[in-house]
Amino acid sequence: MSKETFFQNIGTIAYEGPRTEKALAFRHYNPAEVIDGKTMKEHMRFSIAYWHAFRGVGSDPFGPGTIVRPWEQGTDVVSIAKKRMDAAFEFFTKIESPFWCFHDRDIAPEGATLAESNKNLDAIVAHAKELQKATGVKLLWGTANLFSNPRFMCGASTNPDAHVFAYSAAQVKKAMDATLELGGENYVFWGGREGYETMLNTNLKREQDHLAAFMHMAVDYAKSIGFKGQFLIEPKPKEPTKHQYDFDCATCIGFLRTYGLDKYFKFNIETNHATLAGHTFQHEIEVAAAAGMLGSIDANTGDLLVGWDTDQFNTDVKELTLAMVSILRGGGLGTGGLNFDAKLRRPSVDAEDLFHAHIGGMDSYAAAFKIARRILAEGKFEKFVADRYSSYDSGYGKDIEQRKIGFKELEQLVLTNLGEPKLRSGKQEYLENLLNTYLC
Ligand code: XLS
Ligand code: NI
Ligand code: NI
Repeated sequence: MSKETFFQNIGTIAYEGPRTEKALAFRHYNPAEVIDGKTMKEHMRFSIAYWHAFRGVGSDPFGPGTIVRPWEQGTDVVSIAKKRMDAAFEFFTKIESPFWCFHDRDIAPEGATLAESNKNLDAIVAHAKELQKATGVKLLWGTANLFSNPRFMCGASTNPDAHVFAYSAAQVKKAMDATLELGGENYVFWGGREGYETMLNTNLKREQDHLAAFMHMAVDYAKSIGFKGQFLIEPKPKEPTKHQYDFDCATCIGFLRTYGLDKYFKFNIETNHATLAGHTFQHEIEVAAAAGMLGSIDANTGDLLVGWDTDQFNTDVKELTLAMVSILRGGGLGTGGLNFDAKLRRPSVDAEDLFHAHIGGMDSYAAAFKIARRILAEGKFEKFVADRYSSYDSGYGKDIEQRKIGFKELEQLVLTNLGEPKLRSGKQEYLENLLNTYLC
């Protein structure tokens, strides 16, 4: 790593325990703590999103960026990109994050031609490889930005112009090469502008067919280069387009199964996307887990009073506890992790704010992880739920689950024997109070 340091006044963040008065310290995330034979660092698999942490400048539709970083100086864009990456790896190390994630165009500047863009990417990937080696920080996933450049204004693989499809394929091929080169454990597809604004100019069926063709090409290409990482699809219901094809996990499951792609994909679930789709974060995790497709998490949150992807850091321990219960119950994230796809608010202009933001996110997830483990170990909710469904454990209930009986037999049973079902309380209020006993 370069000798120059960019966060001079901030050292490696240390775990100081829940009662510490120190702001730049972990209260719950103790990276070295061993739980069930694995360190917290290994359990949480935190990751920093390069695009927000190192390309975000605080701009919004009403004004330009507010955040000025000292490493963004010079005239040669590739040298600046390298310096920025040095700063990023210093940050990853000081914040004790084992992973990072990128889009091709966040880390390397886009050139005048694809060949030039590829050359820039090669230079930066080589630099990132050295930094990964020097710091031990690993790549959770890579992806391609198929939405910022004007050429993608009507989508990438769902673009009505095959020329744009071809360009997108070339770009994803290169992003997959970069991900493989950096040992990425997953590769993410977020739909970007894969959707439409008006049916007046759109052939929905053809666009979906093209999206599927693109995904199949990606699967084939991964095989051909020996990329063994997990493919992840990141659902999002709207923004930028009005109708995104990858609306939510359920929609994507339908799409992937329709086109014979389901065995190659899992989900990267983003909290803010779940709520934009009218779901809770926990709902999306459960839908993915039920399909055996729980992959990774984009750890952020929206603002329920604002209808877009505000990408805030999530410090809501209750929401995260429920999510963690579902993640742990669903068998964990495997090669996935908790990636902070979250950005600073526009007035948070200090470099220190980057630390406060990630400390908050990490501590909240770590606290939630510990509470969720206690909830599952004590098994009170599990027992309640098991009892609630126990009529399916034997007799005709079991026959229903095993599809051994049909309408005729069930009608007979009700008429001759069962009669009217008794009302059994769902006990929601009792369970909400029980949940609070773990939280406060
Ligand atoms: C945008 C998405 C994006 C993906 C990666 O809303 O969250 O940042 O995570 O392309
Ligand atoms: Ni995301
Ligand atoms: Ni998002």
